Amino acid sequence: MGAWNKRDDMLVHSLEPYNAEPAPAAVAGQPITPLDTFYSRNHGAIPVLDPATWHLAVDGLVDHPLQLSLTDLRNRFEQHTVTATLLCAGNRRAELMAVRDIPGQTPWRSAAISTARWTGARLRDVLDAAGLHPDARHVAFTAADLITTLDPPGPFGGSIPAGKATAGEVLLAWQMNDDPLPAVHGGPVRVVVPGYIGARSIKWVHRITAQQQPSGNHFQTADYRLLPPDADPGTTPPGDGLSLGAAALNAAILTPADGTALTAGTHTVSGYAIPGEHRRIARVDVSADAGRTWQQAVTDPAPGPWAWTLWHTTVDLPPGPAEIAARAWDDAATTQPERPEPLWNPLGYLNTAWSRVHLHTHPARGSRPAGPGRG
Ligand SMILES: Nc1nc2c(c(=O)[nH]1)N[C@H]1C(S)=C(S)[C@@H](COP(=O)(O)O)O[C@H]1N2
Ligand SMILES: [Mo]
Repeated sequence: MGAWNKRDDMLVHSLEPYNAEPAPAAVAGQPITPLDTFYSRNHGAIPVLDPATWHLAVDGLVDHPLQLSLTDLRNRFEQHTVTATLLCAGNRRAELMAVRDIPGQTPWRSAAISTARWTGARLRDVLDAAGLHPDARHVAFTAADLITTLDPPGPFGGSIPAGKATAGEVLLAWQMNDDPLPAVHGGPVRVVVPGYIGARSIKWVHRITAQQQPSGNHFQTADYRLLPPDADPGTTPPGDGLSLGAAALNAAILTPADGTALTAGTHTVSGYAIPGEHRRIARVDVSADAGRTWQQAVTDPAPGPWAWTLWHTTVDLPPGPAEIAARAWDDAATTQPERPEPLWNPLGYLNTAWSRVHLHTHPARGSRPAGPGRG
């Protein structure tokens, strides 16, 4: 067992703050990711909060500001469960870093993404109880962690548009896969914003503020933004670039792992696909020859409208080097860009290029070499 009750085979990018993604084979083929396998992304030390003293303030542009304990939240609001995939905006950044370095950022591979059954109260119900003003345009969240890399140090935070906050799928969750929400995932209570980048699913939330403007928190104004390629993140003023919210169409190969040596023959290729917000995965294509020809993968039904689609297929690999590629299409016939180069951005977000793994296959033991027979 590794740190924070995670599997030993997690790829731990850093222990403090704890940033880890599962081994690709550990997430593959499982619609719901077990707690010991779920990726975790943290900007500061993980606060271990006492559920008995935890309180949530709801304030700002509301008629009746609220102060709720965990018991209030559980007793006063109907309980809902949503199966949702959480994905880091930096997922697959390592491939962007191979194009051009991105200093100071975590080199996530393809598994900064996982799916859980989240249970809690609807944010909409809590905002209704507080009497959300119709002129509130954003709902901001403040967390209980302290990010010491900020100057001055402060908490993590962010916001979502009021329309999303009241859409019904957004939860204040206290359970994950039917267990109490673990501290590393934001316990006792976190926000879960299905369809948005993970950074908007604020962990250890203790304040919700309805307001006219997006959150002024660093992670809304200066981080988690798509900057133009020529911007210098060190000097870019807050508010520049595109603020990231809704997730984008993406897919990645999980097995076989990149760099694996295999015996020539038939092999299963598997992975995940994730649609942009309000879209569906229509098809996943796999190529065994670096994108010259394609075959359709089998897609499993998504475990819920806010969750990934798992897919698999078999490919025949002759002896020698092989490059497998995968790309998804959504129900608006949008597909992924072929290469990461045109997607490169200074903070390394939203790499949605075709997923590729490079393999080497050797002839099956005892098989005859191809070509003219000997003897
Ligand atoms: N308070 C707080 N919330 C946070 C973060 C954080 O560092 N502090 N990280 C965010 C980011 S960038 C992601 S991708 C998800 C990761 O959630 P997980 O650790 O449960 O996988 O939490 C988000 N919520
Ligand atoms: Mo993230």
